[in-house]
Amino acid sequence: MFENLTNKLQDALKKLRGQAVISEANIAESMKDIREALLEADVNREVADDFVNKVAKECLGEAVLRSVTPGQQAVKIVYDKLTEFLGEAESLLVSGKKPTVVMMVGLHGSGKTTTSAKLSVFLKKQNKRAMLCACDVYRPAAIDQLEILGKENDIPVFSRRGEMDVCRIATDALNEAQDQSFDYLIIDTAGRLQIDTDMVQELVRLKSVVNADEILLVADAALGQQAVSVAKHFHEALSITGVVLTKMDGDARGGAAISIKQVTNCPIKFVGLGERINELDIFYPDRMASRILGMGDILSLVEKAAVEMDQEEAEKLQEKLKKNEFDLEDFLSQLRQMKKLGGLESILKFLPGGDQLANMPELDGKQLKGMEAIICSMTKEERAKPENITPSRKNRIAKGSGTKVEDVNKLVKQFLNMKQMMKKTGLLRNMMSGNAPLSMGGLGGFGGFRAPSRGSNFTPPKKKRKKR
Ligand SMILES: Nc1nc2c(ncn2[C@@H]2O[C@H](COP(=O)(O)OP(=O)(O)O)[C@@H](O)[C@H]2O)c(=O)[nH]1
Ligand SMILES: [Mg+2]
Repeated sequence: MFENLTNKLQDALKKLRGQAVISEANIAESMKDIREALLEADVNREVADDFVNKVAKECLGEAVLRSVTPGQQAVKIVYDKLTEFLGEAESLLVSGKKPTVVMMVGLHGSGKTTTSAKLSVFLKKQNKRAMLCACDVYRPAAIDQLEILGKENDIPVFSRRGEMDVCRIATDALNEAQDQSFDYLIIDTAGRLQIDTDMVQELVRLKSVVNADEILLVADAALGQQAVSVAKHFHEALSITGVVLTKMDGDARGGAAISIKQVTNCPIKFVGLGERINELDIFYPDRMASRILGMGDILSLVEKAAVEMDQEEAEKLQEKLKKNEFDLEDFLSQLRQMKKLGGLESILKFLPGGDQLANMPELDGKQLKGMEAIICSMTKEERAKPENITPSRKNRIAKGSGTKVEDVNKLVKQFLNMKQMMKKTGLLRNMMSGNAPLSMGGLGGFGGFRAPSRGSNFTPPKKKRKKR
């Protein structure tokens, strides 16, 4: 994926990270290379300019200039900025009542029908029942295609051959899905070779008739900037809620992925990675950024850069641990560090077998945020002595952080376990020291800490994203 872009960016970053001193001149040169690489990948020109300007500004900032490894810090800034430009990971919306209605829209051949089926199978794996609805009535073959995919994967398909009024079909499908208590109704619609008003008007009517919760634009990533302008048009007419970028396995150059969020302000929610039914992935901006920059190599640099920034803090923590003063306050700053590093997940990727661990449900970024929310809802005293928090205080903490008392209990218990473990293994020292890389042994210690499980319906309160 995006090989050309990755090669070009790696060349640019190689030069940059070797710099012992960062100056306006060498930053300007690197930014020129990066900008060229982005434009060649068909990134929108304004987006590319905005990207390099922001990166350059941060690279010339105080923190980088003072650092002992400015080149590496600069590379980290490129990674962070790219992640930011790609957006935030956002999951499929869930409506308060069943079924959640999802409309798939887009140009002809973009992958709507395939993606509708892929999505229903994706949901099935999460124990959600989805019903498909065939609303591409202009080509009988399109109904066949959806029905075949449904049959192959054991997903019910609602269709009305001969009926040309898509609003009526969708309404009937919705009633049926309600009656049978389906979790999702996924409506496959017709596309055109180009956006035309008739098609869009039909979609606008359909959207209001079924009261669609989620309108996913399916766009072919290989179209680059054209995919971005398609997204823009659809968004203006329909207020789409997300984008699925398909055919990322093909010769897409990366331009669409990098520009879409910036231009439309709509998140990419899924990516299509092949023709087969299970080749649909949730879109994770941080993973995509590390992929674009050429994973392992760059990420390990990013990690080192982050560690270096916080070396002093690590020493302080080690001291506290020795004196048995390590408390939830310190733990909070650990969590935040982890978030800076792109979550525990991205650290795990360095380790042998770590990619498997990274897929463990307990370890995703949302959970880290949830733990952070709990600790933030505690008073200073509670953070210092979590073992003394009374049940009524726990109740308040749960309320304040949008969690359950069980989650608070779990966090406190696990924190105490972890504290003991860290003392025994010196995990903290290993984790934070720039000389000693992360070790599996260390992680074993960390594995002792588990975020609240998904089953507990753990939803941290939404925070406003800070504009940087
Ligand atoms: N390689 C690849 N092909 C895809 C992907 N998604 C869809 N396709 C193919 O693109 C073609 C058009 O897909 P279809 O779902 O019929 O598009 P629609 O006209 O928007 O409904 C089919 O041959 C699909 O197999 C993808 O993620 N990767
Ligand atoms: Mg179709």
